[in-house]
Amino acid sequence: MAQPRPFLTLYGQKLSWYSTKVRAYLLYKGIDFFEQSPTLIDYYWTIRRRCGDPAIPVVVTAQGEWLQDSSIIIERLEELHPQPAVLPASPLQRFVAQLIELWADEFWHVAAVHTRWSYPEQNYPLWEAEMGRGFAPGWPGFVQCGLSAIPKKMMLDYLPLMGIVKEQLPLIDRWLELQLDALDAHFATLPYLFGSRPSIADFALFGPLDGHIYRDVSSRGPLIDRRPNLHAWIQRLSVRKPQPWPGEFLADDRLPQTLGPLLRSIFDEMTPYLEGVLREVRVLLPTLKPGQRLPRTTKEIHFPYAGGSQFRMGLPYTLWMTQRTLDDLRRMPAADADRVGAAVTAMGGERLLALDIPRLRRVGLHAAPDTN
Ligand SMILES: N[C@@H](CCC(=O)N[C@@H](CS)C(=O)NCC(=O)O)C(=O)O
Repeated sequence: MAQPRPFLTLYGQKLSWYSTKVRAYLLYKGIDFFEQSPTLIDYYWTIRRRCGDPAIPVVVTAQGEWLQDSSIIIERLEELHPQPAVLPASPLQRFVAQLIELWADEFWHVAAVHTRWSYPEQNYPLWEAEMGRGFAPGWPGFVQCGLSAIPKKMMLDYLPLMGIVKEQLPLIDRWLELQLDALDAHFATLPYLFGSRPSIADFALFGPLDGHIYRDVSSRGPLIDRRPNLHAWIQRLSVRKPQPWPGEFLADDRLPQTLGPLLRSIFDEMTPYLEGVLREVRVLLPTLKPGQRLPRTTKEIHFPYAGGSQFRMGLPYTLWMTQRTLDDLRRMPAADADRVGAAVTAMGGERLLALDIPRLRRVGLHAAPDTN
């Protein structure tokens, strides 16, 4: 792209989890944009050089600013387009919305990678076609298919490292059923997670739920179609400026009771996983040369999951994102931070609040020590 367009460009794909998150945000905010699938050169050369790692989504603003990482993209666009805000202003809702964003972005990996990649016959053809057409537009099908084999191999190599192995599949399916039932029950009472306005948490959850589970042939029918309230939420987030717009977050900093099961997973399942990543990162940090990033992945971590035990490699990036959420809490006025701390502790979040993360910065999809 030689000249920036006079409106925003989203490098993304329909079947891409995090592009789906950003697209839903743009549609809700009514921000004009053009979505472009990255070519092979965009992906492995331009995006890597401009942003740090070959990954989508990437946004190029009308002013020519390149942004990578869905959370950073939304944070920056909120500065440029503050109304209607997608982060609640009241402290407890604000913190919990960011926690759910973290959970959706980082803890749904096992489940939503499984639903796509464990079903080759149903799901791969669509994915290969979108990837290949984007990588080499206008080239013959066999070339497109050959090129999509590069990222496909990367994903397939990840499966055993994510604990997506035959023996674990019943547990992963059970986890999914529990979460989807809880979400369906929630959306029976409210249009979005915190009221009649979608928040950052809704957009984040929409990533795995629409970008993977709803769009994949193998999971749409059995997992989404038979949950009408969840289905309706997906429809609401799929259109430009869903009604009612802009909507409101619940008054008086109230948390809906129906978010209870999500918070249980955050405090009882994700937190032990984060503690495991932290242990591994503490081992890795002293081995780094000056200026070096942490490796993208760590050794295997075991954590509670749907009443059983799941394992996966850790992502140091996830700790950076956790730190970002805890930093926001620490920057609140003392009275607000104390009230949120007490409420989160009462809900079982003490260990999450106690995470003592060495200062990290984000470089592409990696974390690195923050020496400033
Ligand atoms: N934390 C990033 C994750 C982005 C991401 O993992 N994107 C996927 C596509 S949905 C990708 O390009 N992955 C390439 C890779 O993991 O190397 C975000 O929020 O944008």
